[in-house]
Amino acid sequence: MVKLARRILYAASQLREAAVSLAFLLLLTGTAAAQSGLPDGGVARAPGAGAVTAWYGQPTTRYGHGVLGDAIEAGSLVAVDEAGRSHAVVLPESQVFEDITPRLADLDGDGRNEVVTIRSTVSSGASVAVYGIAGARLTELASTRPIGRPNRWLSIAAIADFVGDGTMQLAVVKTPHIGGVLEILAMRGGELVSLYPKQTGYSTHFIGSRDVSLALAGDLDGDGAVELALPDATRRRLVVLRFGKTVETVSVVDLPARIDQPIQRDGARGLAVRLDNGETIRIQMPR
Ligand SMILES: [Ca+2]
Ligand SMILES: [Ca+2]
Repeated sequence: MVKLARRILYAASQLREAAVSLAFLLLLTGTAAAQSGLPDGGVARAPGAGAVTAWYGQPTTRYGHGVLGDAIEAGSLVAVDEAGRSHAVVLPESQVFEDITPRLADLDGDGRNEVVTIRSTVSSGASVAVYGIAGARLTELASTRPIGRPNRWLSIAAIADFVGDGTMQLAVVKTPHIGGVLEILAMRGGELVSLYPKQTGYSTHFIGSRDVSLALAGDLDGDGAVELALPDATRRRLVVLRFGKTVETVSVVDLPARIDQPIQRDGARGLAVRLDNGETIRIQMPR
């Protein structure tokens, strides 16, 4: 009887040791996972101050949407500041970064880069979330309201000074797979404010693509103002927009097949548009 009790005690202590080792192992792998990136994720780098390097970590399959080439999304965001200090945000179980590579831009004009992300809530879909390094912490500075339903995504189409006021704004296409809605968002007093009436009928992403935006922003016609070139909802038409007092359509080009890769520049006023029939169409912007 005593022998048996001793054996049970011994077995219990072995079990406890095993549990402690397992917990330690999980802690170690947990720390490593916070640092290790998405299998297809990239590292964003930018000169200047604030966040100068950023990437997504803690790969997870807890959100079963899977429109970006696989069903692995990110559970954390890591950003490194100009002094080389690393900061991380770990999302609650109810959220993921449904994105591939974060973007760095100074959205509030304070000379320090923010990190611009796509963050999805399992129950209500995607939102734009902007983080900044304040003191020794990476914290949320602003975010849009989630779209409102699970499995509804948005594409951050481009970041540029669309309105020409010296700051950077975001071109965002909400629900690009089911009739996308284009908005130009600016950071104003800690909020992301939509600058124009919503523009419907655009698509800057198709399901399965790892290119999170097919759009291109820049001074595409050399007039000094920034344009946005993007596919319409059918992706068989290229539309170029300019953002003055209102949203102006600069040009519309019909295409023989669907745009399936990001639009590229081709010379000073040229665009190269790759289609899903293998063709590349070259378009010259009017002066
Ligand atoms: Ca800033
Ligand atoms: Ca221009």
